[in-house]
Amino acid sequence: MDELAPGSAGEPEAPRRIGRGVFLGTVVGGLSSLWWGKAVWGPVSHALSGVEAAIPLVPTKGWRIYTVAATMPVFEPHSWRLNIGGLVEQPQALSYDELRALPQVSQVSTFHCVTGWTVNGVHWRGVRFKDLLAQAKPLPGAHALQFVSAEKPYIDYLTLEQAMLPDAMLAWEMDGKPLLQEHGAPVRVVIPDMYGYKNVKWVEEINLVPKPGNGYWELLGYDRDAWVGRSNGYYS
Ligand SMILES: Nc1nc2c(c(=O)[nH]1)N[C@H]1C(S)=C(S)[C@@H](COP(=O)(O)O)O[C@H]1N2
Ligand SMILES: [Mo]
Repeated sequence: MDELAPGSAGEPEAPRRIGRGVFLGTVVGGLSSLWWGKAVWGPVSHALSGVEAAIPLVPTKGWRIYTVAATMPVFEPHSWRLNIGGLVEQPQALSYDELRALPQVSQVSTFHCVTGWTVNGVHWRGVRFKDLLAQAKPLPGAHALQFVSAEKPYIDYLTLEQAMLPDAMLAWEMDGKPLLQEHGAPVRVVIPDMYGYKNVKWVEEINLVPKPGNGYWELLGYDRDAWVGRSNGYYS
């Protein structure tokens, strides 16, 4: 395996089996990135764990904000479209309002990054893929979804079967608020049974394809089927 881990943003982050000291050192290194903004408290409180309660007004549940590009996509509500294409009968270009007019669901689930951090009790609101794809009508040859992020070149895939899991969705709300920019505004993939790297942020395009390809982290050696606790990136 290479020495990158999903979330390291191309930095020479420690390999997966690393000592606690090395791990914390990497986390503290992240403090120098100004654009992390308030999200920087995620890693700090994580690193301090027991001390977390002593820090007032820390808006964190343990998230770390990950990107692969130098800047984060900016959501413009009026011009934004979610394009659904590829092997479909009716390609779609959904506005933000049209998307949110689809049948909505909410759920509470746990989020796992393969590098070892977890966020419990995340409230999500969004649309199940079945309802999202209903108008597009996937053709018989379509067996997978390609998710293209507005953050280039981040991309990943799910099989249709995986996308139809009862707790998978395209989410536009987290913990009762519209998705924040750093968490992928306006929409991201949520698939709690798989590691974070399958949960593509800033989704702007979904293509129906015959079979899954290799996503950003899969090209670097991680499993396509990123089942939590069972895939090759499992952090121990
Ligand atoms: N576009 C994009 N989506 C992404 C990533 C990324 O770097 N870019 N990182 C993935 C990884 S490895 C994880 S663990 C989660 C982290 O979600 P967060 O940044 O909202 O904490 O986003 C996933 N989706
Ligand atoms: Mo991750």
